Order: sequence, then C-alpha cells, then structure tokens
Amino acid sequence: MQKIALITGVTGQDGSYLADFLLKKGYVVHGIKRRASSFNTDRIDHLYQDPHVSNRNFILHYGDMTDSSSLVRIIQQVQPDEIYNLAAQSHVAVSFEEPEYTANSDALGALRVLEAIRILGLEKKTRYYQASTSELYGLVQETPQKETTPFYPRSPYAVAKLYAYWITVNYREAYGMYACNGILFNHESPVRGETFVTRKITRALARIKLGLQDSLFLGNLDAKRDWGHAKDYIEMQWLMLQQEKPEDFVIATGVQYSVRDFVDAAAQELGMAIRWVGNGVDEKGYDSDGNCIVAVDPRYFRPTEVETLLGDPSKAKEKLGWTPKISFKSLVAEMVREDLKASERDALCRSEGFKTFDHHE
Ligand code: NDP
Ligand code: GDR
Repeated sequence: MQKIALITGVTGQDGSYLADFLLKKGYVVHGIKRRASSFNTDRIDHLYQDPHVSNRNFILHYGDMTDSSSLVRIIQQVQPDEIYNLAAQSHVAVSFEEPEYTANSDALGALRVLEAIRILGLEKKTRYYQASTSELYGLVQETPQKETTPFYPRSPYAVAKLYAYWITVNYREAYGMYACNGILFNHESPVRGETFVTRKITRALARIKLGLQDSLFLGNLDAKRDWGHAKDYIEMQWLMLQQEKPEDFVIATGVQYSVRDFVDAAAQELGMAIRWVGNGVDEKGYDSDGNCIVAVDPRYFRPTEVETLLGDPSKAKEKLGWTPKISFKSLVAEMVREDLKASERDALCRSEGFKTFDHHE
C-alpha cells in the first residue's frame, strides 16, 4: 500500500523539498496551499501534475491554518498516514508587526490540525510532525542547546511556536497520538524566502556584483546562528515519523557563524572581499574599489533579539543515525551560484530593454 502524506506549508522552502523527497519514496503527497491573488506555487511547479489526469500522486488542496473547516475537510478526505505541519507565518521580525495573526496560524493552526485528527478518529492512524524551532530557546539558558534546555522565547513568533510545541506534547500524552516535535535550527537553501538574512545576502551580493543594485542594508551583524541545509533537515522530519515511539529531536549542525561571517563567505564565493569599518550600530562594508556595499540599518533591529543559537544534535545522531551532509561552505556556494544565475538573467533582460523585478526589503 502506498503511504499517504499531507503537508501543510507545501509551497514553502521545506514543504517543497519534503514533497519532492516523499514522492521519490513512493508516497502519495497531498499539500495545502492558501489562496493568494497571484500564483504562489513557484517552489513546487516542477512537481505539478495536471488535475485532469487520473492516478496523480501529488495533489494540492486550498486551505488555511486559520480555517478549521478547511483543515477538517482536507484531513477527512485525504485520510493521511502522516501529517507534516510546516505551515506558519515564519518570519520572526514580521511577527512583531502581526502578532495576533502569527499566533492564530502558528499556535492555533497546530491545535486545529491535532484536533481535526482527533475529531475524525484518526489518532491511532495518523502520525503528526510539528515544525518546532530553535527560536524557542531565544534568550539562551544553556549552550549548546539540546532537547532538555529550557525555553525562553523572544518574539511573538517564538511564543506562538512554544504553544504549538506543548500542544503537540500534550496530544501525544493525552490521546496516545504519534505526535512529535522537530526542534530545527536555521536551515537555508537556494529557495529560502528572500527576506531571511542568508538569502537576502546571497541575492543582494550577486546583484551588486552584476551592477543591478548598489548596496545591501542589514540589521544585527553580530547575531550568530547554526545554519544547515534544508535538504538535510527535511530527511529528518520524515525519519522522526518512522520510529517506534514518538520523540522530540533537536536538528542542527553544531557549528555557529555570525551574520557578518555569512556576508564574508558569500562575498568570497563571488570574489568580492569585504573590508569592515565601524561596529554594531554603525558598521559599513567596503569592496576593493572602496565602494560601500554593505551598511547597517537599525530598521532591521528587532525589539528583542536572539543573539546566539548553537544546537547539539547528539540525540538525533545516536537514535536516528543522522548527520548533516552539506557543509556551511557548500550551502553558501550553492545559494550564491543560484542567485548569480538569476541575476544574470535579470542583467540580460535589462540590457535588452526589458523591465526586471527589483524588489528588496
Ligand atoms: P516558509 O516561510 O518558506 O514556508 C511557510 C509555508 O507556510 C508556506 O507554504 C506558506 O504559504 C504557508 N503558510 C503561511 N501561513 C499560512 C496559513 N495561514 N495557512 C496555510 N499556509 C500558510 O517556511 P520554511 O519552509 O522555512 O519553514 C517551514 C516550517 O518550519 C515553518 O513552520 C517554520 O516556522 C519552521 N521552521 C523553519 C526553520 C528554518 O530555518 N527554515 C527552522 C525551524 C522551524 P505561502 O507560500 O503562500 O506563503
Ligand atoms: P531567524 O532568521 O530570525 O533566525 O528565523 P533570519 O534569517 O530572519 O534572521 C537571522 C538573524 O539575522 C539577523 N539579521 C537579519 N535578519 C533579517 N531577516 N534581515 C536582515 O536584514 C538582518 N540583519 C541581521 C536577525 O536579527 C537574526 O538575528 C529563522 C526563520 O526561518 C524561523 O521561522 C525559524 O524558526 C528560525 O530561523 C530557526
């Protein structure tokens, strides 16, 4: 029997990698996409199957994490063996501007899915994965952070995810559901959202290199993160649902870099060494011609910042036999390579007199 998976957030970075991965494993994959005024399926268009043909194994449904009726309907129709709850308002800075919506989609959204499983009597059939986050550690209480490290969330996003974490644990304990949390540290890729810092950097530097943009404005250059590759991390999401007993796992590389380090690594890939002058709130990065190409803009500072995160993935290594395969350097190189290709296309269009999409924030 082919296994059936349902992915919320299938149009996002992780959802697109996970859908690809599960299809290759022979799953029938259902995904929930939300209604938008323009197409929002760029990341999964390569997996698209014509809805008019029969025997499809990749099927999309309209739904929303804020709408129980859609979630119950889809789960009832799909009867999934596994649900990966990846959908979220996932931007930490935006959560300060949209705290209530973030709580609704990220905290109550998880509850709605768990409750749908229970109401539909699927609690012994359907396994549930919750996309938990290293942001739960926030103001860190212990370094490196592991499964037993106390949480101290520092944003509306992290507080919402704290609820989702505990409601997952609670449904596991209260109803005997196979429900688990992957506490994933930052993971990136060429399809990372353009406003997260890594992609913002690789995209901007590639564009600066080709003369499409003059400079890049960033916030806290001293923030440190444990950055891995999304491709490595989605495999773990699947593995967590294949165990005998549901458990929560930290997924991380165990290596940490600062935002400034990331800029340097990306610049190096492009052959553009950066000279830094000043520090923290008033810092600038110059290229070899003396042009200021990176500058701090306090607009990007957060009301409460997570200064440092470093994960200890020992439990995942021991119990799941997992180690990340893609290094920091390869991750940066791949992201830069893909953004350079996109920028070359833009440069070509521009040179031929066509308008290009210049949006950045
Ligand atoms: P993305 O922001 O790339 O994707 C989020 C997905 O959720 C998108 O498909 C988005 O749809 C969808 N979504 C957002 N709001 C709703 C809603 N109200 N109803 C239905 N769908 C919605 O995130 P990632 O792929 O990077 O992350 C996946 C999950 O893992 C998220 O829950 C995130 O919080 C969590 N996480 C991510 C980490 C990372 O480093 N990437 C680390 C730890 C946890 P649309 O495409 O239309 O915007
Ligand atoms: P994060 O990722 O908040 O860790 O959440 P992000 O890339 O947004 O920020 C990482 C660090 O970089 C600093 N920073 C900037 N961030 C952004 N976005 N833009 C900037 O210009 C900038 N300058 C400096 C930030 O202050 C921060 O310290 C991500 C998301 O994917 C979450 O959904 C996920 O849960 C966590 O990773 C783990």
